[in-house]
Amino acid sequence: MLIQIRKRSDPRSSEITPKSAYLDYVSRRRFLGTAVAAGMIGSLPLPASAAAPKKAALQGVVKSRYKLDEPLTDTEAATGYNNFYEFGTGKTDPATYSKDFKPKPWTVAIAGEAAKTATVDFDDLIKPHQLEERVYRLRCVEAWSMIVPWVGVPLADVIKRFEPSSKAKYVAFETLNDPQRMPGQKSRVLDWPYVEGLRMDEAMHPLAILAVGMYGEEMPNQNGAPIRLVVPWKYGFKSIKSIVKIAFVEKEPPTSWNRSAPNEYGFYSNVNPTVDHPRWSQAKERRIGDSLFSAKRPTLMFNGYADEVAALYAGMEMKKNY
Ligand SMILES: Nc1nc2c(c(=O)[nH]1)N[C@H]1C(S)=C(S)[C@@H](COP(=O)(O)O)O[C@H]1N2
Ligand SMILES: [Mo]
Repeated sequence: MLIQIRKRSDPRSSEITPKSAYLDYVSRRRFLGTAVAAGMIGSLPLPASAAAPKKAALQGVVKSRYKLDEPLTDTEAATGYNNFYEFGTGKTDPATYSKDFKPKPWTVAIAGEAAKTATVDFDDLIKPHQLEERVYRLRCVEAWSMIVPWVGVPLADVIKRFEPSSKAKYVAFETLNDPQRMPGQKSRVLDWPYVEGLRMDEAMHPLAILAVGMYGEEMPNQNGAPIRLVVPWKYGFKSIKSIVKIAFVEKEPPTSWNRSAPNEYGFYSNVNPTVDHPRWSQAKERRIGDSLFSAKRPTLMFNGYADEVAALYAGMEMKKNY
Protein backbone atom coordinates (compact mmCIF):
# COMPACT_ATOMS: atom_id res chain seq x y z
CA MET A 1 0.00 0.00 0.00
CA LEU A 2 1.29 3.40 -0.95
CA ILE A 3 -0.82 5.44 1.38
CA GLN A 4 -0.99 4.66 5.04
CA ILE A 5 -4.46 3.78 6.16
CA ARG A 6 -5.40 4.66 9.68
CA LYS A 7 -6.35 1.65 11.77
CA ARG A 8 -9.61 1.51 13.68
CA SER A 9 -7.59 1.18 16.88
CA ASP A 10 -5.75 4.40 16.14
CA PRO A 11 -7.00 6.92 18.70
CA ARG A 12 -6.61 9.82 16.24
CA SER A 13 -9.86 9.03 14.50
CA SER A 14 -13.25 10.72 14.54
CA GLU A 15 -13.52 10.77 18.35
CA ILE A 16 -11.10 13.65 18.66
CA THR A 17 -11.30 15.12 15.16
CA PRO A 18 -14.02 17.65 14.38
CA LYS A 19 -16.54 15.88 12.17
CA SER A 20 -16.07 18.07 9.09
CA ALA A 21 -12.32 17.61 9.16
CA TYR A 22 -12.78 13.88 9.57
CA LEU A 23 -15.19 13.64 6.63
CA ASP A 24 -12.83 15.75 4.56
CA TYR A 25 -10.07 13.31 5.43
CA VAL A 26 -12.27 10.37 4.45
CA SER A 27 -13.17 11.83 1.07
CA ARG A 28 -9.59 12.83 0.36
CA ARG A 29 -8.52 9.29 1.14
CA ARG A 30 -11.20 7.93 -1.12
CA PHE A 31 -10.07 10.17 -3.96
CA LEU A 32 -6.46 9.12 -3.51
CA GLY A 33 -7.52 5.48 -3.36
CA THR A 34 -9.35 5.84 -6.64
CA ALA A 35 -6.40 7.61 -8.19
CA VAL A 36 -4.07 4.81 -7.13
CA ALA A 37 -6.41 2.15 -8.45
CA ALA A 38 -6.77 3.97 -11.74
CA GLY A 39 -2.99 4.10 -12.07
CA MET A 40 -3.05 7.89 -12.02
CA ILE A 41 -0.42 8.35 -9.35
CA GLY A 42 3.19 8.04 -10.45
CA SER A 43 3.87 5.34 -12.99
CA LEU A 44 2.75 2.46 -10.85
CA PRO A 45 1.40 -0.44 -12.85
CA LEU A 46 -1.86 -1.92 -11.61
CA PRO A 47 -1.22 -4.84 -9.27
CA ALA A 48 -1.41 -8.31 -10.77
CA SER A 49 -4.63 -8.91 -8.85
CA ALA A 50 -6.40 -6.14 -10.78
CA ALA A 51 -8.34 -8.59 -12.95
CA ALA A 52 -11.68 -9.65 -11.52
CA PRO A 53 -11.38 -13.02 -9.79
CA LYS A 54 -12.73 -15.84 -11.92
CA LYS A 55 -16.02 -17.23 -10.68
CA ALA A 56 -17.00 -20.84 -11.37
CA ALA A 57 -20.06 -21.77 -13.38
CA LEU A 58 -22.81 -23.10 -11.11
CA GLN A 59 -23.89 -26.68 -11.78
CA GLY A 60 -27.41 -28.08 -11.65
CA VAL A 61 -29.30 -24.80 -11.90
CA VAL A 62 -32.91 -25.15 -13.08
CA LYS A 63 -34.87 -22.39 -14.80
CA SER A 64 -37.84 -21.18 -12.79
CA ARG A 65 -41.17 -19.63 -13.70
CA TYR A 66 -39.77 -16.27 -12.57
CA LYS A 67 -38.88 -14.47 -15.81
CA LEU A 68 -39.39 -10.96 -17.11
CA ASP A 69 -40.39 -9.77 -20.54
CA GLU A 70 -37.37 -7.49 -20.75
CA PRO A 71 -33.79 -8.00 -21.92
CA LEU A 72 -31.21 -8.85 -19.24
CA THR A 73 -28.86 -6.09 -18.14
CA ASP A 74 -25.35 -6.69 -19.50
CA THR A 75 -23.17 -8.59 -17.01
CA GLU A 76 -20.57 -5.81 -17.22
CA ALA A 77 -23.13 -3.24 -16.09
CA ALA A 78 -24.62 -5.38 -13.32
CA THR A 79 -21.14 -6.14 -11.96
CA GLY A 80 -19.63 -2.71 -12.61
CA TYR A 81 -22.25 -0.35 -11.16
CA ASN A 82 -22.95 -1.36 -7.57
CA ASN A 83 -23.90 -0.20 -4.12
CA PHE A 84 -21.79 -2.03 -1.55
CA TYR A 85 -20.50 0.52 0.96
CA GLU A 86 -18.20 -2.05 2.58
CA PHE A 87 -16.04 -1.52 -0.51
CA GLY A 88 -16.57 2.22 -0.96
CA THR A 89 -19.44 4.57 -1.75
CA GLY A 90 -18.74 5.15 -5.46
CA LYS A 91 -20.59 3.00 -7.99
CA THR A 92 -17.38 1.51 -9.38
CA ASP A 93 -15.70 1.14 -5.97
CA PRO A 94 -17.16 -2.31 -5.19
CA ALA A 95 -15.78 -3.83 -8.41
CA THR A 96 -12.42 -2.14 -7.84
CA TYR A 97 -11.89 -2.78 -4.15
CA SER A 98 -13.46 -6.23 -3.78
CA LYS A 99 -11.03 -7.92 -6.17
CA ASP A 100 -8.93 -9.45 -3.40
CA PHE A 101 -11.91 -10.46 -1.24
CA LYS A 102 -11.95 -14.21 -0.54
CA PRO A 103 -15.55 -15.30 0.06
CA LYS A 104 -14.68 -18.93 0.89
CA PRO A 105 -14.46 -20.53 3.36
CA TRP A 106 -17.66 -18.92 4.68
CA THR A 107 -20.04 -19.70 7.49
CA VAL A 108 -23.46 -18.34 8.36
CA ALA A 109 -24.65 -18.26 11.98
CA ILE A 110 -28.31 -19.22 12.40
CA ALA A 111 -29.45 -17.83 15.72
CA GLY A 112 -32.38 -16.79 17.87
CA GLU A 113 -35.89 -18.15 18.27
CA ALA A 114 -35.59 -21.54 16.55
CA ALA A 115 -35.39 -25.21 17.54
CA LYS A 116 -32.13 -25.58 15.64
CA THR A 117 -29.43 -22.94 15.78
CA ALA A 118 -25.91 -23.47 14.47
CA THR A 119 -23.02 -21.98 12.59
CA VAL A 120 -23.30 -23.58 9.19
CA ASP A 121 -20.73 -23.87 6.45
CA PHE A 122 -21.84 -22.23 3.19
CA ASP A 123 -22.04 -25.58 1.34
CA ASP A 124 -24.08 -27.22 4.10
CA LEU A 125 -26.47 -24.29 4.08
CA ILE A 126 -27.08 -24.35 0.31
CA LYS A 127 -26.43 -27.94 -0.91
CA PRO A 128 -29.69 -29.46 0.39
CA HIS A 129 -31.63 -27.15 -1.93
CA GLN A 130 -32.25 -27.00 -5.67
CA LEU A 131 -30.54 -24.00 -7.27
CA GLU A 132 -32.97 -21.98 -9.40
CA GLU A 133 -32.53 -19.14 -11.84
CA ARG A 134 -34.82 -16.21 -11.05
CA VAL A 135 -34.90 -13.23 -13.36
CA TYR A 136 -35.81 -10.25 -11.20
CA ARG A 137 -35.64 -6.49 -11.56
CA LEU A 138 -33.46 -4.88 -8.89
CA ARG A 139 -34.93 -1.43 -8.28
CA CYS A 140 -32.66 0.87 -6.29
CA VAL A 141 -34.18 3.65 -4.18
CA GLU A 142 -31.90 5.98 -6.21
CA ALA A 143 -34.36 5.38 -9.11
CA TRP A 144 -32.29 3.12 -11.34
CA SER A 145 -32.90 -0.53 -12.09
CA MET A 146 -31.37 -3.65 -13.62
CA ILE A 147 -32.72 -6.97 -14.87
CA VAL A 148 -30.62 -9.75 -13.36
CA PRO A 149 -30.77 -13.56 -13.68
CA TRP A 150 -30.04 -14.44 -10.05
CA VAL A 151 -29.23 -18.00 -8.99
CA GLY A 152 -30.41 -18.98 -5.55
CA VAL A 153 -32.70 -20.93 -3.28
CA PRO A 154 -35.99 -19.93 -1.69
CA LEU A 155 -35.29 -18.26 1.65
CA ALA A 156 -38.40 -19.99 3.06
CA ASP A 157 -36.94 -23.46 2.42
CA VAL A 158 -33.73 -22.57 4.24
CA ILE A 159 -35.63 -21.02 7.17
CA LYS A 160 -37.89 -24.09 7.60
CA ARG A 161 -34.89 -26.38 8.20
CA PHE A 162 -34.09 -24.50 11.42
CA GLU A 163 -37.64 -24.67 12.78
CA PRO A 164 -38.26 -21.13 14.00
CA SER A 165 -40.56 -20.94 17.03
CA SER A 166 -43.79 -18.98 17.39
CA LYS A 167 -41.73 -16.18 18.95
CA ALA A 168 -39.92 -15.66 15.65
CA LYS A 169 -41.82 -12.66 14.27
CA TYR A 170 -38.94 -11.19 12.24
CA VAL A 171 -35.73 -12.33 10.58
CA ALA A 172 -32.59 -10.21 11.09
CA PHE A 173 -29.65 -10.39 8.68
CA GLU A 174 -26.07 -9.25 9.16
CA THR A 175 -23.18 -8.65 6.72
CA LEU A 176 -19.58 -9.58 7.50
CA ASN A 177 -17.85 -6.97 9.67
CA ASP A 178 -14.13 -7.14 8.89
CA PRO A 179 -12.41 -3.89 7.86
CA GLN A 180 -9.30 -5.84 6.84
CA ARG A 181 -11.30 -7.69 4.21
CA MET A 182 -13.84 -4.94 3.51
CA PRO A 183 -11.80 -1.72 3.33
CA GLY A 184 -14.85 0.55 3.07
CA GLN A 185 -15.57 -0.33 6.71
CA LYS A 186 -12.53 1.74 7.70
CA SER A 187 -14.68 4.77 7.12
CA ARG A 188 -17.80 5.36 9.16
CA VAL A 189 -20.28 6.11 6.39
CA LEU A 190 -22.58 3.54 8.00
CA ASP A 191 -22.74 1.83 11.36
CA TRP A 192 -21.07 -1.54 10.72
CA PRO A 193 -22.06 -4.27 10.32
CA TYR A 194 -24.72 -3.59 7.69
CA VAL A 195 -27.97 -5.05 9.00
CA GLU A 196 -31.37 -5.72 7.46
CA GLY A 197 -34.62 -7.36 8.43
CA LEU A 198 -37.86 -8.81 7.15
CA ARG A 199 -41.11 -9.66 8.84
CA MET A 200 -41.44 -13.46 9.11
CA ASP A 201 -44.23 -13.65 6.50
CA GLU A 202 -42.16 -11.55 4.08
CA ALA A 203 -39.16 -13.82 4.61
CA MET A 204 -41.35 -16.88 3.97
CA HIS A 205 -42.77 -15.45 0.73
CA PRO A 206 -41.80 -17.61 -2.29
CA LEU A 207 -40.34 -14.59 -4.13
CA ALA A 208 -37.62 -14.00 -1.49
CA ILE A 209 -34.39 -15.85 -2.20
CA LEU A 210 -30.91 -16.33 -0.85
CA ALA A 211 -28.82 -15.77 -3.97
CA VAL A 212 -25.44 -17.44 -4.46
CA GLY A 213 -24.82 -16.44 -8.06
CA MET A 214 -25.92 -14.55 -11.14
CA TYR A 215 -25.68 -15.11 -14.90
CA GLY A 216 -25.06 -18.82 -14.20
CA GLU A 217 -21.92 -18.23 -12.17
CA GLU A 218 -21.00 -17.89 -8.49
CA MET A 219 -21.81 -14.50 -6.97
CA PRO A 220 -19.25 -11.84 -7.94
CA ASN A 221 -17.64 -10.21 -4.89
CA GLN A 222 -19.11 -6.80 -5.69
CA ASN A 223 -22.64 -8.24 -5.81
CA GLY A 224 -22.40 -9.83 -2.36
CA ALA A 225 -20.36 -13.03 -2.48
CA PRO A 226 -20.88 -15.68 -1.45
CA ILE A 227 -24.49 -15.24 -0.35
CA ARG A 228 -26.94 -12.33 -0.35
CA LEU A 229 -30.62 -11.72 -0.03
CA VAL A 230 -32.83 -10.76 -2.99
CA VAL A 231 -36.33 -9.46 -2.17
CA PRO A 232 -37.65 -8.25 -5.52
CA TRP A 233 -40.67 -6.23 -4.36
CA LYS A 234 -38.51 -4.07 -2.08
CA TYR A 235 -35.91 -1.40 -2.85
CA GLY A 236 -32.44 -2.77 -3.56
CA PHE A 237 -30.99 -1.83 -0.18
CA LYS A 238 -33.14 -4.50 1.53
CA SER A 239 -31.13 -7.10 -0.42
CA ILE A 240 -28.25 -7.37 2.05
CA LYS A 241 -24.96 -8.75 0.75
CA SER A 242 -22.28 -11.13 2.11
CA ILE A 243 -24.49 -12.46 4.92
CA VAL A 244 -22.82 -14.02 7.98
CA LYS A 245 -25.79 -14.15 10.33
CA ILE A 246 -29.51 -14.91 10.12
CA ALA A 247 -31.37 -14.50 13.41
CA PHE A 248 -35.02 -15.17 14.28
CA VAL A 249 -36.23 -12.40 16.57
CA GLU A 250 -39.37 -11.28 18.35
CA LYS A 251 -39.10 -7.51 17.77
CA GLU A 252 -38.63 -5.52 14.57
CA PRO A 253 -34.84 -5.51 14.05
CA PRO A 254 -32.83 -2.37 13.19
CA THR A 255 -31.89 -1.80 9.55
CA SER A 256 -28.81 0.10 8.38
CA TRP A 257 -30.47 2.73 6.17
CA ASN A 258 -33.28 3.38 8.62
CA ARG A 259 -30.66 3.92 11.32
CA SER A 260 -28.68 6.35 9.19
CA ALA A 261 -31.66 8.35 7.79
CA PRO A 262 -34.95 7.36 9.48
CA ASN A 263 -37.01 10.00 7.68
CA GLU A 264 -35.84 8.69 4.29
CA TYR A 265 -35.75 4.91 4.69
CA GLY A 266 -38.25 2.88 6.64
CA PHE A 267 -38.35 -0.75 7.70
CA TYR A 268 -40.65 -1.90 4.87
CA SER A 269 -39.15 -0.07 1.87
CA ASN A 270 -41.58 -1.61 -0.59
CA VAL A 271 -41.17 -0.35 -4.15
CA ASN A 272 -44.02 2.14 -4.53
CA PRO A 273 -44.25 4.69 -7.36
CA THR A 274 -46.88 6.68 -5.42
CA VAL A 275 -44.76 7.30 -2.33
CA ASP A 276 -41.83 9.59 -3.11
CA HIS A 277 -38.54 9.63 -1.31
CA PRO A 278 -38.46 12.95 0.62
CA ARG A 279 -35.88 14.29 -1.84
CA TRP A 280 -36.97 12.79 -5.19
CA SER A 281 -39.74 11.01 -7.08
CA GLN A 282 -40.11 7.24 -7.18
CA ALA A 283 -42.54 7.30 -10.13
CA LYS A 284 -39.93 6.40 -12.76
CA GLU A 285 -36.60 4.66 -13.05
CA ARG A 286 -33.60 4.66 -15.35
CA ARG A 287 -32.59 1.22 -16.59
CA ILE A 288 -28.84 0.77 -16.24
CA GLY A 289 -27.48 0.29 -19.74
CA ASP A 290 -30.10 2.56 -21.36
CA SER A 291 -28.77 5.68 -23.01
CA LEU A 292 -28.98 8.76 -20.79
CA PHE A 293 -31.14 10.31 -23.50
CA SER A 294 -33.72 7.54 -23.56
CA ALA A 295 -36.95 7.91 -21.61
CA LYS A 296 -37.14 6.70 -18.04
CA ARG A 297 -39.42 3.73 -17.41
CA PRO A 298 -42.41 3.79 -15.12
CA THR A 299 -41.85 2.14 -11.75
CA LEU A 300 -44.41 -0.55 -10.97
CA MET A 301 -46.23 -1.04 -7.68
CA PHE A 302 -44.28 -3.56 -5.61
CA ASN A 303 -41.83 -3.62 -8.54
CA GLY A 304 -44.41 -5.57 -10.57
CA TYR A 305 -45.35 -8.15 -7.93
CA ALA A 306 -48.49 -6.50 -6.51
CA ASP A 307 -50.60 -9.59 -7.30
CA GLU A 308 -48.26 -11.77 -5.28
CA VAL A 309 -47.35 -9.58 -2.31
CA ALA A 310 -50.02 -6.92 -1.77
CA ALA A 311 -51.88 -9.24 0.63
CA LEU A 312 -48.90 -9.10 3.02
CA TYR A 313 -49.73 -5.43 3.63
CA ALA A 314 -53.52 -5.53 3.65
CA GLY A 315 -54.84 -2.87 6.02
CA MET A 316 -51.45 -1.19 6.43
CA GLU A 317 -51.04 2.48 5.50
CA MET A 318 -48.19 2.36 2.95
CA LYS A 319 -47.33 6.06 3.33
CA LYS A 320 -46.77 5.56 7.05
CA ASN A 321 -45.19 2.14 6.79
CA TYR A 322 -42.63 3.10 4.13
N1 LIG B 1 -23.94 -5.26 2.91
C1 LIG B 1 -24.48 -4.43 2.00
N2 LIG B 1 -25.53 -4.85 1.29
C2 LIG B 1 -26.10 -4.02 0.37
C3 LIG B 1 -25.61 -2.70 0.19
C4 LIG B 1 -24.49 -2.29 0.97
O1 LIG B 1 -23.98 -1.15 0.87
N3 LIG B 1 -23.96 -3.18 1.86
N4 LIG B 1 -26.23 -1.85 -0.72
C5 LIG B 1 -27.64 -2.15 -1.05
C6 LIG B 1 -28.16 -1.34 -2.16
S1 LIG B 1 -28.48 0.30 -1.82
C7 LIG B 1 -28.48 -1.88 -3.37
S2 LIG B 1 -29.29 -0.96 -4.56
C8 LIG B 1 -28.13 -3.30 -3.71
C9 LIG B 1 -27.29 -3.32 -4.98
O2 LIG B 1 -27.08 -4.65 -5.40
P1 LIG B 1 -26.18 -4.93 -6.70
O3 LIG B 1 -24.88 -4.21 -6.49
O4 LIG B 1 -26.02 -6.41 -6.77
O5 LIG B 1 -26.92 -4.39 -7.88
O6 LIG B 1 -27.38 -3.92 -2.67
C10 LIG B 1 -27.84 -3.65 -1.36
N5 LIG B 1 -27.15 -4.47 -0.38
MO1 LIG C 1 -29.93 1.02 -3.50
